[in-house]
Amino acid sequence: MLEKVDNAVSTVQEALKRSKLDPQSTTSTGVEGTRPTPSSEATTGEVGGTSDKKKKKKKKKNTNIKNITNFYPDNVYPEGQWMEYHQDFNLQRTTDAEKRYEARDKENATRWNDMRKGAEIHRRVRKNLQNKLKPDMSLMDVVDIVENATRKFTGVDENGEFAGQTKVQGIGFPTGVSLNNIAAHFTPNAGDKTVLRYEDVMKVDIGVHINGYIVDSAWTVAFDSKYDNLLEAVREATNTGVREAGIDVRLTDIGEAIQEVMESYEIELDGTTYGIKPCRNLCGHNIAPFRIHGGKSVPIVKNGDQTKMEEGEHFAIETFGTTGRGYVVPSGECSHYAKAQGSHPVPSLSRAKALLKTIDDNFGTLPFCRRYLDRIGEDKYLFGLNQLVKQGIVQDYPPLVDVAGSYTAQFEHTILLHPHKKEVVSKGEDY
Ligand code: HZT
Ligand code: MN
Ligand code: MN
Repeated sequence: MLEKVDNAVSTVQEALKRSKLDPQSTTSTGVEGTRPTPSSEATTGEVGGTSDKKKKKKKKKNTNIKNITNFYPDNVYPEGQWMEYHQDFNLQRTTDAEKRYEARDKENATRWNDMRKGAEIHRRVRKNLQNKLKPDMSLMDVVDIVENATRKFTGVDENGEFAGQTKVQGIGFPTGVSLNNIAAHFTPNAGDKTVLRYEDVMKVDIGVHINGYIVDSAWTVAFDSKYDNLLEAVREATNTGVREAGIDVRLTDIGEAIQEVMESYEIELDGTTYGIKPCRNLCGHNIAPFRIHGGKSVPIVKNGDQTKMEEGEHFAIETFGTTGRGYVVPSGECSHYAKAQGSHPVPSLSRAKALLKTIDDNFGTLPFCRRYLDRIGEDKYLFGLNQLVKQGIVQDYPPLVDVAGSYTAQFEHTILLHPHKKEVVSKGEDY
C-alpha cells in the first residue's frame, strides 16, 4: 500500500537522510572531515515550512531568508568537504604542493571564498525547499521558492543590497525541476500548470553565482520509497565520480568508475526488474567564470576521452541513472537558453538586436529562461529569441528526455581542484 500523502514531508526528509555518505565509504577513500558546520541560524532556525503556530491564515515571514552577509559579517564562508587525492601519482604532489600552498592559495582566496558563499547559499536554499516540498505543489511554486530564496540570500531582490544586479551575484542558471523520464533542463515557462505528484521522480538542479563563480548542484526527490534503489545507484555513482576526480586524472577513467557503480544496481518497479543504466550522452563539466560549461565534459561511461583534469579547475560532477534506454534526446518546449560561445554576427532584426541587449545587460553569458525575460518586462520576445538561436548567437537547451515511462535520477556536486586537496564545495548534510 502507498504511504499516506500526509507523510510526504517526512518521506522526503527520510530519503535525504538515506542519502548521507556511508561513513565506511568515506574513511576508506580518505575523506578527512565532514562538512562545515553552518552557523546555527541555518540548521536550528526553522528554515521555512512547518512551524509551531499552525493554521494561521497569514503567511509566516521567514526571517532566516535574508542577505547572507547578515549571518557572515566577516565575509568568511565555511569550507566544503576536504578530500584527499587518492591516486598514487598525486602523493608527491601533495607534499610538494602543501609547502607552497599557503602563498599560492592567497591569490585564489577571494575566488574560493566566493565559491563557498555560493555553496552556503545553495545549502540554505535547498534546505528551505526540502522543508516545504509536498506532493501536489505546482512546479511553478517549486521554482519560485528556490529562486526567491536565492534572490534574497544574494541581495538581488527588490529591496536588497544588489537589487536587480543579477550579473554581480544571484541565480546561476534556471532552476531545473525535471520529472520522471525528463532528465534535465526542464523549468516551467509562463502558464505551465504542471504539478508534482506523489509518484514522480524530480531532479532539482539549482545554480548560485557570486561574481560569476557558479555553484552547480542537484539532487533527486521521490516521495515513494519504491524508487530508493534508483536514487541510491545515482547517489553512489556521483560520489564515485567525486572520489575519482583529481589533478591529472583522465576523464574516461572517471566515466568508467561511474558506469561500473551505476550498473551494479537494479530496481524492481511494479513487478519488473530494470538494470540501472547511466544516461550515456549526459555529462559533468568544468565551469569557467560566468560560463556554466568551460569546455571539458566529464563522461558517465567509459568513452575513451584522454583529456585530464587540471590544477585549479572547478568541476560539476553529475551523474544520471535511468530505467530507460540510457540515451536522452531533446524534446518538448524549450525554457533554458544562454549566449553561445565565441563571436557572433550582429542580429539582423531590430527586435532581436534589442533583445540581445537585454540579455547582455541582465545575464551576460549566464544561462537564463523565458520566465526571467518575463519578469524584467520583456514581452512578445519569442520570435526575436528564436532568431538569435537561428543565427547562432544564443544556444537553446531544450529538455533532455529518455523514453516514455522511464524514470531518471541525478545527483551533482561542484568540486574545486586545489593543488594539495580537492574540496566538495557544495557538500551538505542532506547529500
Ligand atoms: C546548460 C544550460 C543550463 C550545462 C549541464 C547541466 C544543469 O548538459 C557539457 C556537459 C544549465 C547548465 C547547462 F541552463 N549542462 N548542469 N546542470 N545542466 S549541459 C552540459 O548542457 S554541457 C554538460
Ligand atoms: Mn546542474
Ligand atoms: Mn552541471
